[in-house]
Amino acid sequence: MPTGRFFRRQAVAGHTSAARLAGAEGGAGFRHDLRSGSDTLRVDSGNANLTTFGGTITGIETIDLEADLGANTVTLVAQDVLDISDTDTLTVLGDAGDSIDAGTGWTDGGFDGGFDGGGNPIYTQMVGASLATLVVDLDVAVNPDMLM
Ligand SMILES: [Ca+2]
Ligand SMILES: [Ca+2]
Repeated sequence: MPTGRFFRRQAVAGHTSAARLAGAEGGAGFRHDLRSGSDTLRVDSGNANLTTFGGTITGIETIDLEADLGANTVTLVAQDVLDISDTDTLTVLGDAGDSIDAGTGWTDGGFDGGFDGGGNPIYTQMVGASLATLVVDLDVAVNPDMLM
């Protein structure tokens, strides 16, 4: 069960719609598939723990901790990146005070220049035969095991 409130944003024919993924809907058996395209899961309050989320979320390429000005933490492991992202790549946006706990086993994948002025670290990890890629906003604090 997530401790925060989840929102989704999906661009449809040039406009953005938002719908709430309430905690009560996130229990066992809950399934949410945003299908193709680049979609964002926005955390509007509290923290998001994907390791204890009882349902299934797929089709998410970005988790946004930036929308809430308060401090937010996202907790996940490499398997979660493979599970929720159609591209096996997940970008975490955030600002000062936000943090990520992504567990252990990550390898330095260099830097990404695509947002927030560039210099955002990339982490990779093999899970079986699949490569999980995590791109973390430079503003977001990472857990000690991720410091390269
Ligand atoms: Ca925040
Ligand atoms: Ca940022």
